[in-house]
Amino acid sequence: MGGVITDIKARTIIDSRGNPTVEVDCFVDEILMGRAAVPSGASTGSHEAVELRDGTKDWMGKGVTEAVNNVNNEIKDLLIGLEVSNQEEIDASMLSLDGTSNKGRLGANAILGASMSVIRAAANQSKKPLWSYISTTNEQNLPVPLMNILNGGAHAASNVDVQEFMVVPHGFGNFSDALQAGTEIYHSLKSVLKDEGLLGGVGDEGGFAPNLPCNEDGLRYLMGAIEKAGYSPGTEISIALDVAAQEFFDGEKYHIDNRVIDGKELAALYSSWLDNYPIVSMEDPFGEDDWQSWRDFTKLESHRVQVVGDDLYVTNPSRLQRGIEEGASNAILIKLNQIGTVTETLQVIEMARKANFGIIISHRSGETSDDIIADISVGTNAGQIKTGAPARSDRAAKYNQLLRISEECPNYSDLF
Ligand code: 2PG
Ligand code: MG
Repeated sequence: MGGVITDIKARTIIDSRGNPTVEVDCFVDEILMGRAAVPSGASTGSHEAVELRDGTKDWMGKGVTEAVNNVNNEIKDLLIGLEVSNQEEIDASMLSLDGTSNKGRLGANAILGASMSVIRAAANQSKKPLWSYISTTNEQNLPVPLMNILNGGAHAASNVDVQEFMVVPHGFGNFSDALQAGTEIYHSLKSVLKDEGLLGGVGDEGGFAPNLPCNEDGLRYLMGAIEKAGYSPGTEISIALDVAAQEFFDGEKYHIDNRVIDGKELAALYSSWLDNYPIVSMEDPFGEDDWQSWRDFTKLESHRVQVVGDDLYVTNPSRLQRGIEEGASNAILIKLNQIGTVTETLQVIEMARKANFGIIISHRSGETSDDIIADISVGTNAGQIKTGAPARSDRAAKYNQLLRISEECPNYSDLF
């Protein structure tokens, strides 16, 4: 059932870190049919599409007035009168209106906000839930969540270098049991840290953020929390890491655990972790342009761990193409705002699927209540989602949407 876009309206709202971001409303036949809000990263890859920030004294330089104005003027003029269900055409026309290769003129935050609001409006117009509207596969499974319960790196004020220590509840028959297990482990980690006098605040993604003597201690605390909650490590619950190594790479060496080491030594450290802990996934183990270390590590360890490119690929088809050709990893993290439109995001997912890559749909460290990634993870049958701790409304919004979807779509991914 068709419908024509009659208005597009953007505004500044605040995100989970108290920074401004873009929210967009899409009207079809004069009725508000789709609303979307744009997330924002902290450990951003330098090859990401450009997030337009005003850089004036307002909002400590982080204002998005220009991006909002771009939606309310140029993008609105372009989209009014277009058929809302023509997502690909709409996204392509915004790309040509922008005219740059990195969305730097209008801003990826402006373009993505419009793109997301349009797909939400189109799904509502078609009277289908979003996950079903975007579905490209015959089969849908609820994704295994990679739940970040201990935060370090750029997401915490602690001394921990590894950015995310996640639990992966894969050994369960349905999503809701898996979520419950991960959530119980979150609480059990809290009490383990409290007993040791290590409980301070939480990081940007809701996980605890203690200072630790070394990074491996993060793994030890996760193991302790899994066992204390009564689950069995390896069979029911495994561990995933986002090292976000670019954050401690100086272009030649890696600064970790108060040591300065090269890619080979870092790989050896990871191999020792893989020997001793049930780690199923490692994201950004090396810097975003250290392709050699990526290739070597993937060759050596991909038989026993998922090697995930985030800053490496930035959800960009050309970078993913290179990674596939060179065997730089065997999985990709997908973030809508790294590339900047829904259409391109879905295309990169398909490209990864054809290459037999693992696919993880991801939030950003700066989030809103927008839960589109939950629907995308099911609609594309990605198999995995990464959306932080099971705490704080910005993170819980995605888990709760997955619980709702699971009522209609009961199958749980059998990955890991
Ligand atoms: C990451 C993300 C999300 P940020 O590195 O994977 O966890 O962090 O949004 O800060 O890039
Ligand atoms: Mg990452």
